[in-house]
Amino acid sequence: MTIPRPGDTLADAIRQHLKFSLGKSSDVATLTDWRMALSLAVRDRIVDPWFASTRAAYDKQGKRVYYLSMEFLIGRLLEDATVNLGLMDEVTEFFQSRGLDARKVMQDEPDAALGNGGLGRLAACFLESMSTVGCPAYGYGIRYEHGLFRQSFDRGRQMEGPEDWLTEAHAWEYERTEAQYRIGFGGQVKQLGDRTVWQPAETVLARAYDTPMIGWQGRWANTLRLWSARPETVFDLGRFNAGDYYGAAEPENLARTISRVLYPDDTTEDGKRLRLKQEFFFTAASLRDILRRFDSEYDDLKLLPEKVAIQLNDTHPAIAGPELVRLLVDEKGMAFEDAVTVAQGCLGYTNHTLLPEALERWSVKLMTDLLPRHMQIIEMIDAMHKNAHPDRKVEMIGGGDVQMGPIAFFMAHKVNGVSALHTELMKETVFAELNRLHPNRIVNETNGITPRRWVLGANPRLSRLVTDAIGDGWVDDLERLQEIEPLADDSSFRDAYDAAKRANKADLAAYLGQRGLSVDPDAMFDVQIKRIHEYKRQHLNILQTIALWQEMKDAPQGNWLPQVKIFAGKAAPGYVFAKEIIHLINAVAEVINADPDTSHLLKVAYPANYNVSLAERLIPAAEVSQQISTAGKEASGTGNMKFALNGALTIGTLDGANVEIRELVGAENFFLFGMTAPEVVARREVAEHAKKAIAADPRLKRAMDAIEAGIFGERFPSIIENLMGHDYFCVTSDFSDYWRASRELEVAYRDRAEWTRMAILNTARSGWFSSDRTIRGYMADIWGAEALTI
Ligand code: F58
Repeated sequence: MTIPRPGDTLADAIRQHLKFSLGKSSDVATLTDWRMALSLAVRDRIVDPWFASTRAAYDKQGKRVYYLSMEFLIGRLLEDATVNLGLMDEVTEFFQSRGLDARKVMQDEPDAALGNGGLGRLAACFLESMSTVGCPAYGYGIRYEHGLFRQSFDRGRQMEGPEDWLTEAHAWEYERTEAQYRIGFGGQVKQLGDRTVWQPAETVLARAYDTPMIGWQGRWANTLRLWSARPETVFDLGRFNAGDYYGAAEPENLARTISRVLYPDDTTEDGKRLRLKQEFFFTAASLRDILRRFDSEYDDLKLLPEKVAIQLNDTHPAIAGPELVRLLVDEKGMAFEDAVTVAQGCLGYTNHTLLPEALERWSVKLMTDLLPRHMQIIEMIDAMHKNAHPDRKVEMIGGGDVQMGPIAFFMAHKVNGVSALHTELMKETVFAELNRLHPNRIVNETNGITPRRWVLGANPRLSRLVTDAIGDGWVDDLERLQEIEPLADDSSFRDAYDAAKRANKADLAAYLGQRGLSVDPDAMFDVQIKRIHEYKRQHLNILQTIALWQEMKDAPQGNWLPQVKIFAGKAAPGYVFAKEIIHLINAVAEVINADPDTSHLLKVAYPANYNVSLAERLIPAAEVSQQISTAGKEASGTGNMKFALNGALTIGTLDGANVEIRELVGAENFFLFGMTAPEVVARREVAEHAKKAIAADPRLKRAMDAIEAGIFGERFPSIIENLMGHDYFCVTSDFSDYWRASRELEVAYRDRAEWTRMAILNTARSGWFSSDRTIRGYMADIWGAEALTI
């Protein structure tokens, strides 16, 4: 076999892989064959920088960063790697000469949906940025066989099917049969002399799969290590021979369940148990791996905080605190208090939500049952904290539950929020008491996004335009986008910027057209894409859409601005109300899109199965970015940053990172509406605030009446009752101001030159939202890690 060497041309390497790795000749190769051959050829070029980075990190003996996350929403990897290695032109040319479109080849790659939303995508952006800035790091997570469910619609309702990215050819991972750990659950804790020993009742094996993550220009490469669960005994031959064929496969099935899907529905007890098992499974395997690496280099465990930074992406891996203490005390013989200090020195915790129902807690019963030794250690940690702060009001174990937020807080030396507002609210609300006891522990690291994927890869037209104007230095120094600011006043640059947006819109229109919805690429494209949640208020957007449609219908000859309202997003399988919102949007779309009076003016699109790849299509084509959460509820948002960078104007509330976006792009280039966070809190205290808001706004009342009257098929009683009742998320109270801002935005849109100027200023001033900046912030404020080069 001829192994392509990086010295060969890329074209040679692709041909060789097609022949020798895939056993195909070019005349019969399918798109998938070409995609795999290309992936393998590109992957070969990652291996040397990957080895060199690993070696440089060893030689330096500095600090390594370990990012523990239940989710890595990495999407497709081929285009990213090709872009970062500067191979895009070569690849385009190669396929062009064969009559193939390189982008089509790349789009054949399955989208790895190993996450729910922003939290998972942030982890993926961070991996790329850590490689770009040369921060020596590992990402640790779970190799879900199916990832998040695949969404489809049946008569407007969300249907969930399995996502099967791994059943398709996947080029990026290396299985590491030697990196395998035994992970236990349940059983008993025994005292053997002065040693405490946990004897689990059940064990599974965690097997590592490594994916290299290459940084910009191949400067550095880190590893994403995902754990897959497998049984200790693959097959029970005894049961098989006795004729029990199903039973024989049971150990395998039980073990594999752990890494089968992302977020099993945890509304049931069994679901909760499985979820806690998943969390412990990958956290424990990762810690064992970290300690093994540390032990191979050093022999004094007190050095751990100097050499190891472990970041907990939300509380999902928060069992890391107790588990690290357990390993240090029970297996390494360290004194308990020293172990707590060492663990705190290593750990950092990122909080992503203030929603009380989203803060993780596990019943004491479940914890004791599944992780008996950890339950003891949690009690010891709690007692230690109470001893140090006898007047404390916070509880780590309360109401029959183990509270993971306070445990993560106490076990970390730094706790961070993800936007300035969120961090302040953390100090005032969920962690007020812990912040009082541990001042200076909370820091802010405003989120960011990688410009390589979200501009260079996803929006080649805009990228070319910018690079032609100021060179390509912006790609890894995003604040240099400021250099295009003067061009906002240059009409030929504005025309070119506009033309790029128009072409992106035409691409999206074609895509929607293939899915059965024809839209006018000259209409205004208005986009809201994110997880479906009441606090994100997709129902506010659809109510306003209904009201607009009603007014258009009253006077179809009026001077209306043609627009396309685009929604995308999934609802958690157990979140019934969110699924009702999806159903309502689809029901409204069906009626509005078929209305001959208005269909030239207004369309509603809801492409199914929102994922990273769909976001990459939608964002470059967006002109309006809907960021309309109830103030105080969206921790940060990162979609908002992607839109602003790609030249969409935001209509939004003073929430999360919207606040910082507005400050940077300028209040005059942002459409603000709605109550502030303190106003929201005050409004909830007003008796019948929703009824009053509805009575005060005839447009809102009329839109709600239409829903109730069954104009959209069903009557959606749960939504109507919620909005007329407590309306916790203040949809009704914010409606009037949202309407006002939406109409002002339409007026602004009609002035093409001025609109484009504002869009350019959004691009020019959003450079601060690069995840390179965020990572440098974590390195300096939390990790104490140093950037390396190869
Ligand atoms: C998101 N959280 C925040 N959670 O909502 C968003 O404001 C922020 O920008 C982003 O994190 C990154 O900091 C988020 O995506 C989830 O997906 C949950 C995971 C656990 C189950 C419920 C959803």
